[in-house]
Amino acid sequence: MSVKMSFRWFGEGNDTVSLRDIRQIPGIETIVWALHHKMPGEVWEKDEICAVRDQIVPFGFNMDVVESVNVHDDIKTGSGSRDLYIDHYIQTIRNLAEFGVRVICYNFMPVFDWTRTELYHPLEDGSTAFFYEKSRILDDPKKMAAYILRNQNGMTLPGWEPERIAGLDELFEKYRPVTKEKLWGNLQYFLEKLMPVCHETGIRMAIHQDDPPWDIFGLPHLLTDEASVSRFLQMVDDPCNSLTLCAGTLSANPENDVADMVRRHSDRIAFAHIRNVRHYANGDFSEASVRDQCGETGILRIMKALYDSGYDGYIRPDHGRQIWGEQSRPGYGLYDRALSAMYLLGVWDTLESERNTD
Ligand code: DNO
Repeated sequence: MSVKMSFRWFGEGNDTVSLRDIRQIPGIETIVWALHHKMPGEVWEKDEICAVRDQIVPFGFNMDVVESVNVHDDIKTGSGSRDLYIDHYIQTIRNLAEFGVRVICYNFMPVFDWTRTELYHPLEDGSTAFFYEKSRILDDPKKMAAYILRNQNGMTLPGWEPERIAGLDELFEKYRPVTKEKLWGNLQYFLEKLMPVCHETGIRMAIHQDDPPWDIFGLPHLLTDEASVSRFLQMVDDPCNSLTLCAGTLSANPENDVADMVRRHSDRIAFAHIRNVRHYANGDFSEASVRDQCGETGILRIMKALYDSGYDGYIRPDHGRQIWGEQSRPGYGLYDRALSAMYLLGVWDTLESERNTD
């Protein structure tokens, strides 16, 4: 058994990276995909899934991981038509299972999926990367959302659907009564409804941690550190209730020891996102190359922790820098993510060969 290296792809006509390109990165077995045109709450129909299968499978990839089936705001806020949308989610799980999907990555963040203040922050080597400037997050969330929407190189970014973001005032209003404890309760309600169909189909729900791992704009973020991740796993103590362990998200808080979290919870990790973060003394952070020395996430310690735990789940290189002048969806170009995949596989193969020669 070995780690399963995967690569995120946004779909035909929706990505500058092609499946043909991805095929030339050694070691990629799984395409991490989604129906990006679907709004949260809609059922993913079999014919739509089938069309993606017919694109992915001829290249020799499997489609085991979906990222994301987004959760409707009524489910997160525990209001309106949440039971209807949970039924839709269950139907989507059933439909995905028919095509062999094993893992669904999702998040339970209010309003924003992830937040950065800059998408093209210049690094010393002339590349650019995502950047988070803490003081700017105190500003107007609408200003920040408008900046993100303007800078996507003509493509949508996951979690930043213009239709949703257009109704930002209403969304903030909707979340106003949702305290952190209420949000925990709504997450538990959702997962408890899903567990039977997960068992029936063998699909694991794998939650992504909240990015950044602290509250923003007065909105509660639940999964931010070891204590909250443990709470989450105990709250619905079921192997189908699992994690998308996001190394970069967690390590934005320098107090989090991601490798230690991997060792504690390895049996509940279904999918891992690996990227590196560089911290600044004032709390700002920048994304960085995945090479261990380029940031403080502890990439080598994390890979070793996964390896020592016998991890045989899915893993993918997370956001890359923009390098070599590539024009692509920010964070999701081909070049830096391909470098990352090779680095991570290099570490893994070395660990494996050391064991075999012991
Ligand atoms: C950002 C991603 C997230 C992730 C979702 C999962 O690039 O890591 O958008 O896909 O939070 O639902």
